[in-house]
Amino acid sequence: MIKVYGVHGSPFVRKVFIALDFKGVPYEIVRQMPFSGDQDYLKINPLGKVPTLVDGDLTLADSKVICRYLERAYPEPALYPADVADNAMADWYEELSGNQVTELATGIFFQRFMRPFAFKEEPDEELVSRIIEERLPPMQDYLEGQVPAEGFRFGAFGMADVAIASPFINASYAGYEVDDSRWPSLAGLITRVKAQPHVAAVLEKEARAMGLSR
Ligand SMILES: N[C@@H](CCC(=O)N[C@@H](CS)C(=O)NCC(=O)O)C(=O)O
Repeated sequence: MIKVYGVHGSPFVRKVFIALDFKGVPYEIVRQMPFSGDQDYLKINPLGKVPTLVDGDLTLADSKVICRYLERAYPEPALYPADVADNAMADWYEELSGNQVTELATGIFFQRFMRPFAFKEEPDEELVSRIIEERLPPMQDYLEGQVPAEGFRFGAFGMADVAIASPFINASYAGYEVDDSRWPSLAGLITRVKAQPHVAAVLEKEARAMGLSR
């Protein structure tokens, strides 16, 4: 059976759980904390990051690479659009969200959630304000112009939608919600992604694992 190394709550691990559930592929979760410095884990993922997926002889890191593998190995139901240009755009959203947007949105999560609860440190609220007021809005302006007012980015629900929403789900655990009067389409997409049944099921497990009441 496929093994996924990681923990609930990571925006990257979440993508892999959703992809596997959506495609109906069974898997086992091997609990692996990020930032653990676990030497045994470094042998299968030299970056020490989560997720890592093991499928038989194949050991793969990076959520984008893993989700692309899953799409090729288990094409139906599809999570990426068939049209070549749309498919490339889906890659771009995953790239943008997985890097700059995640860095900012999970920066809020890291400061307000991880620091106090996991590291017993005070959040850097000055940094959080800079993210919310200066650094995140240009990304949200861009995404607002990209996502539809109704439905999903490429019609059917897909990984591009999950990738766009995922960092903001983490930010919401730290009390930050996308302002729906300023970014109505983006806020609406995040709400629809959270309500998609496979996503909702993963978020339920995540809430239990993280001790959140939802
Ligand atoms: N590009 C990677 C990023 C993975 C990542 O940064 N995961 C975080 C957890 S949310 C992590 O493991 N961080 C630990 C570290 O940076 O050492 C992916 O898409 O899987």
